[in-house]
Amino acid sequence: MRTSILFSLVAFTASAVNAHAIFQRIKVNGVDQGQLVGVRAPAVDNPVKDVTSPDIACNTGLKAPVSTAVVTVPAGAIVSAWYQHVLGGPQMAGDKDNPIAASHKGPLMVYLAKVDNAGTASWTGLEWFKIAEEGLDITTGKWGVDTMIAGNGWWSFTMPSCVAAGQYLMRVELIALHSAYASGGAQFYFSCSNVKITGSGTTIGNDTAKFPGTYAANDPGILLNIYNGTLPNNDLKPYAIPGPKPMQC
Ligand SMILES: *[C@@H]1O[C@H](CO)[C@@H](O)[C@H](O)[C@H]1NC(C)=O
Ligand SMILES: *[C@@H]1O[C@H](CO)[C@@H](O)[C@H](O)[C@H]1NC(C)=O
Ligand SMILES: [Cu+2]
Repeated sequence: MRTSILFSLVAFTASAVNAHAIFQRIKVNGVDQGQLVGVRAPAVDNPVKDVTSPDIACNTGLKAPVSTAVVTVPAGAIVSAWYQHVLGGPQMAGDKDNPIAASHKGPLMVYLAKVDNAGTASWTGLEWFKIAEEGLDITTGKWGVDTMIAGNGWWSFTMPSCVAAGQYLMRVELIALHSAYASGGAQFYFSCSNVKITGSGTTIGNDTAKFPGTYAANDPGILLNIYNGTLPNNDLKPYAIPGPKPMQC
């Protein structure tokens, strides 16, 4: 156990330096909404690591000007979130850490919080409910992050068909678990975005989260060693994705 942790440290620390990522762009049913349109992304790619910080809601050091655009999303639409190593896409041809270093295994998830005006809403004190998540496939050892990398940074989910029409902040989050064996080692990569959901739905998820508040540093999905030796597959044991379960229609 000790040997494998030490080996993991040596093997992954070098490649993990600044091999981070930023959620920065949205597609709706395949239609690209444009760079940073409706997305409040951080200017630099550093993760948040303190789950008790107010920054865990919608990040910090946002790229100015922060978009006040609101992206229209029909309930039932396929929504795609784009992660890249840095803002604006790969800065260097052949950047092997784009969209994110392959070492950064972990889940992706999406939360919504109802607001009056998504373009200008503050994120303080919001009640969030989860609408989508992808953790670990225990038959293949593939993580949500692997799906995102296979999509060249695009990761897609379905906006629930029953979700109530209206304005929301939409928080897309990736947790990198390569250093999660130490408390405070998990890395949180996320941005909030501004969306207007259309349709005839009337349902709001009833299992809500607060940021900060819901995550704890010692959650089983936040403080864990994902390595079986050098294999980052959680020993093909179920992975407990943090936060509430996604809403059901
Ligand atoms: C975990 O590692 C052991 C020792 O290398 C190996 O025998 C076993 O098959 C691995 N389990 C999984 C699920 O990869
Ligand atoms: C509300 O909670 C109940 C009980 O946990 C659950 O069965 C139901 O699917 C939830 N509704 C939504 C919209 O998520
Ligand atoms: Cu990183």
